[in-house]
Amino acid sequence: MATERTLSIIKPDATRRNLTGKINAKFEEQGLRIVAQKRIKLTKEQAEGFYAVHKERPFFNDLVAFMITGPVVVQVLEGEGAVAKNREIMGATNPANAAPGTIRKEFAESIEANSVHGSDSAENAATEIAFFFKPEEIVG
Ligand code: RTP
Ligand code: MG
Repeated sequence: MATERTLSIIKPDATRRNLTGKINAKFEEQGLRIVAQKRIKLTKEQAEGFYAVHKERPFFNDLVAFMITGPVVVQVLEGEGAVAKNREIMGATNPANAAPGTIRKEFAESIEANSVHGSDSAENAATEIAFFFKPEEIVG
């Protein structure tokens, strides 16, 4: 499998509970390298733009409102098959369905406040990484 990059977001429910380090440890222990990272407060416009693919979904407005309730940590993770590997480390969207040891099983509060975002394809990863980072901000 090739070395890939994926976009990760540590969501406001997790930054509020000071879980950034515990979540980053899971990425690092399982072979992903954090090659870019910044803590930011999303604007409503940024959150709407980032989640534009979901704008027809019933949860869109609530999701945007949640994502601006506090700081997020946006990060680029690098490693073998990073997109799929990060989805495994995160666990299922709904923490009730997430496997033991995953971030969402251990930390998520609900299907919405589920602690992390991860790109779902290599193509979307490239778009999402470019949404937050300039090439020179990513150091592999
Ligand atoms: P993500 O994009 O955040 O990595 O998560 P995902 O692929 O597992 O979930 P997705 O279907 O893309 O949904 C994006 C985010 O929307 C919130 N959500 N709320 N209330 C609901 O039924 C519902 N469904 C999804 C979650 O925060 C989810 O991560
Ligand atoms: Mg998704």
